[in-house]
Amino acid sequence: MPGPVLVPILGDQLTRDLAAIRGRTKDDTIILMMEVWDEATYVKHHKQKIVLIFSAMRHFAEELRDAGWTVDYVRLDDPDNAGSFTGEVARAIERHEPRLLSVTEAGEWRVRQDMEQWADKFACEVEILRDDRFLCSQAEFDEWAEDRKELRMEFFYREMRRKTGLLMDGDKPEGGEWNYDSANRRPPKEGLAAPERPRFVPDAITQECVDLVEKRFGDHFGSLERFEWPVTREQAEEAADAFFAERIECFGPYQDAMVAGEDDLFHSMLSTSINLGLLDPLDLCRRAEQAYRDGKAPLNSVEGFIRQIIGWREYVRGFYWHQMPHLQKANALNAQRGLPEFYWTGETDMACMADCIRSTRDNAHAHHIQRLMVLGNFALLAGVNPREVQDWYLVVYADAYEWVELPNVAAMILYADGGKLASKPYAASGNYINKMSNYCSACRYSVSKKTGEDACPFNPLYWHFMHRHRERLEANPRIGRIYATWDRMGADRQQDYLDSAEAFFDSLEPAGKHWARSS
Ligand code: FAD
Ligand code: DLZ
Ligand code: SF4
Repeated sequence: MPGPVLVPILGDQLTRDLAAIRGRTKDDTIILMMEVWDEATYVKHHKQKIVLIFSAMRHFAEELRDAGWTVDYVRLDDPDNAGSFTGEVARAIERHEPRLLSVTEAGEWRVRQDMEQWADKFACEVEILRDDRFLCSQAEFDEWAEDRKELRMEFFYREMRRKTGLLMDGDKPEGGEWNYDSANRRPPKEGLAAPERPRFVPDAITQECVDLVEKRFGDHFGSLERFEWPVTREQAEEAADAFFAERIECFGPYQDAMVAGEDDLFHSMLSTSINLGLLDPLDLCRRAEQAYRDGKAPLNSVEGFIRQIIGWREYVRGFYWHQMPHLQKANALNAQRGLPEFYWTGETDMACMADCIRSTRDNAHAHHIQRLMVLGNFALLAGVNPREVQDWYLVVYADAYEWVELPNVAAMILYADGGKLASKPYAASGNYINKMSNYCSACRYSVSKKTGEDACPFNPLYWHFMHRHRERLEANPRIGRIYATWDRMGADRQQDYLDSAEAFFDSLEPAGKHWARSS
């Protein structure tokens, strides 16, 4: 009698539509799910992220069992837990003696490397299937990228629009333009606030995970006081319904706006559910398009939302696999400063940084422009070492997996890839933050002061950055013209900027303990 098919499902593969589940028969398949120490600690994830993944995994196991599947679920507190995916798959093979191990490819390089050893390690046949939750296969991305000196999301995105037919009018983009971002940069008006979004009270399963995480991962970063993430498909659908009903209209115009204490504004807050597999990205894009076609949302909002998903999300994933493993070590700007302690504590007088770090600690989330133009911009200008910045972003966000975090951090915010992904560094002075937020009015620094103790630190840091990277950036047509302004300042003014930046650097405390990795 041949054994069953063993199907390991990883924590971010929580859909019955997964390649390794589709087409399998229930009486011949054992689904294996594993809570393992190695995954929970390869970096010391935010407590909410571990609760989210364990709770979503446990709920998904119930969903599968209710649908008639056999699930072998290994809990973290199982005394025989082997602690790693490979160790647990080995134990499951002993238990079930499968004829075939069928798995969907892992999202992260680290895990995929292990998976590729399984065929040699285990006696049964092993198949690794493509994760077709992504629209663009790696072969397709590599072919698109081949022979291009620079990879630009905008051109990739147009291909994805053509491929999916989303917002197409025949072979032309809907409305005549591919991109409506120029309508999506509205600064926040006084009192800007979004409608309340659904918040999900922990049920007994989630509460058990909260207790487990407090007990076993108590020294990890982040607060568990308010855990409100969707952990089931139904909850994720409810969150999506609320976004399409109440927030998509303003999503576009206020996409780049930041308001102190308004942590998510009109953003969808769907990334955790999409990345876990609770929501299908293409389905969300179709719903967004329908909202436009029904006259319920403007084209600039809908196009902006769709671009984030079939553009940026697919693009960074293709870029990750195209550039790994060297992307992990890239440091084109030779940034060597340690990550300042305040990234972990939030204790800084910079009101913008403090608010973004507070939201990160309390919600395991900060929205895109906070991650890019406040937290990321500071790390870029201050020249923080990419490995430490990468670890921080991987630890602190509930939606963080290396395939999406690393390209955004190394290539988008730090320019560590030397410009393969972005045409210029996203460097900005305090002016940008002042224009797009209400942070500066409550800050102890003055955004209008350019140098000296009370000056907004982003101002001298900006010029210090431009000055120290002149050789590389001056020839860049998108940023090089700024050096004419620098040269017009004259030597004394330039020295003031550089001295102010240096004085600020001297005041920075590097992180005292290693928050990101176990020592
Ligand atoms: P919305 O603003 O509502 O956007 C809709 C969806 O578009 C998101 O849910 C997400 O799936 C997708 N999206 C938007 N921007 C990006 C992007 N740049 N890359 C990939 N997908 C995108 N996103 C993650 O999912 N995981 C990460 O680890 C992550 N790290 C980031 C690090 C940095 C430095 C930056 C600048 C961005 C990062 N992002 C990451 C992208 C983005 O900030 C988050 O996807 C977004 O904030 C999630 O909130 P939301 O669902 O409300 O997004
Ligand atoms: C992030 C994470 C954590 C914290 N724990 C687990 C786990 O115990 N079991 C599991 O299957 N997945 C976990 N994950 C998600 C994995 O890290 C993720 O599926 C892989 O990194 C993708 O390559
Ligand atoms: Fe941030 Fe500078 Fe504004 Fe303070 S003044 S909130 S540091 S941009």
